[in-house]
Amino acid sequence: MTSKANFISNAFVPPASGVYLDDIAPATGECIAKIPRSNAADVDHAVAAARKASASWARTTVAERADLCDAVASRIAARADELAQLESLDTGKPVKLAATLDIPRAVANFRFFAGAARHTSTAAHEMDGALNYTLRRPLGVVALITPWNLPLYLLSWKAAPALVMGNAVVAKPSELTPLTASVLAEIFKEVGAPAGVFNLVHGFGAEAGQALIEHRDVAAVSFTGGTATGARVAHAAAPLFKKLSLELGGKNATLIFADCDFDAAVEGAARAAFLNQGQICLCGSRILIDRSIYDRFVEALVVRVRAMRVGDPRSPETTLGALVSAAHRDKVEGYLTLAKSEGGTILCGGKRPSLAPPFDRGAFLEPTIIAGLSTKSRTATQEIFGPVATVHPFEGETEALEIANGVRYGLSASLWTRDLSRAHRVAAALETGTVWVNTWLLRDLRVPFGGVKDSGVGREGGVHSLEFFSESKNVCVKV
Ligand code: TXE
Repeated sequence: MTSKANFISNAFVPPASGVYLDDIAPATGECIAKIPRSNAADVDHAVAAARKASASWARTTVAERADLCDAVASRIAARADELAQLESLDTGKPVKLAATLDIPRAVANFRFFAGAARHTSTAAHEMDGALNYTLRRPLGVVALITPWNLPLYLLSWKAAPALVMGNAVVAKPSELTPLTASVLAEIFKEVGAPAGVFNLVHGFGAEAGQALIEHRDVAAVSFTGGTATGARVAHAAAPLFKKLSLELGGKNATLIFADCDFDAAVEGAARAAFLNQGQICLCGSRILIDRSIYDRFVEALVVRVRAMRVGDPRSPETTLGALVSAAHRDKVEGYLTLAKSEGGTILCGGKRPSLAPPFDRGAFLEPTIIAGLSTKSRTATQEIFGPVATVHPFEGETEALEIANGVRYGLSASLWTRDLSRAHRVAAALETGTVWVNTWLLRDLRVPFGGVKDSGVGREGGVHSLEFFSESKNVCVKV
């Protein structure tokens, strides 16, 4: 059994407490590693290392920092197979998904932000007799808190822009999925990153994470995770005037209009609901369907979803692997019980698949579609974050929008129609940070990404990330 370490000042160090947590593979229930249960002392150590490194790192050129990010990208690409295996082992997701989505995105994130920083510019504002120009300055030490659903994908999404803008990083990955973050630390060492520029502290959110966000020397917190945790992070960080970016949960609608490309919409709705076992904040867990095609659409959707294979994450035939943990599956199954008590009918799935050992001990759940629920029911309005989608009929655009916008969340939506005017009209009226038309999860890394309402505060992506991880300073020169 391997024991992981924290990574501070380019050294792998044990936790101050000497205590370790079990890292469980959710597909088999086996303990695959021990990870540090870090506390405030470890966080202090990491933040001090980052603070020490940040002054000289801030004085490096953009080109040097971008070169470092490119070197990291190349090493992630070189270790892609190993990383995909580890990501799958830790999360339960299919290796194929990790190899085609998670790891390539981590490479792309480092490359993209290296390029973005190289090509960015700042503004100048000319006055009569004076010139203003804007400088972008690093913040110092930034905290990156990341979840378990897309571990390396989201850590790289934050680390790359933070570093390229001249900040030193202390990252706290999810305690459920720590392995690829540790490999990333090795990679920073391999490529010769200056000591203390990238630091990693493992452990529980309420201990290591909380100590990190409360630390006086942390200037900004970029957090992706659940909405309730996001509120706690904001509560701790706001009175200390830290910059905050919160990417939280979603209860995203997929709107199917009668004039859609039917087959593409069925495929798109199924993918949006169940990719990564439904554990993506952007997943379309509420499928709203024009009443005139409701029966036909639901029937085709159920056929499509029944064809999805649940099981061994290493098999290329597998569509859905395990959920992230047995405890999370319990939570998701709790919603199935709730759905029945709220009058829902399970059209497919709803149970654990019977799998051969060792997967009989894994946290698997069949992809589930539930009909007959009120659009205001708890099942249809709360984030489940698992392979569960609800279907609802609507009549006309107004009702579709009322249902889509009738939740506390506002992260994303996808709408399926061949009517261009309708697409623009509905996209403009949806209360979300992202709208996809006739597609889902098609990502350009330059675009603003984030949510409205309970789905978060702030935008990341492209120049938005570069701005978040820096402070603009205006210089006014009297000419
Ligand atoms: O995530 P948490 P959990 C949603 C999803 C899920 C629910 C809870 O609905 O069921 O959140 O999941 C760290 N101070 N999403 O509890 O707690 C934690 O260690 C500082 C949506 O597993 O939000 C981890 O590194 N940090 C989501 C990170 O926060 C703290 C992805 C996220 O964990 C902390 C995951 C604290 N007090 C879950 N408490 C998305 N938006 O994609 C925890 N953490």
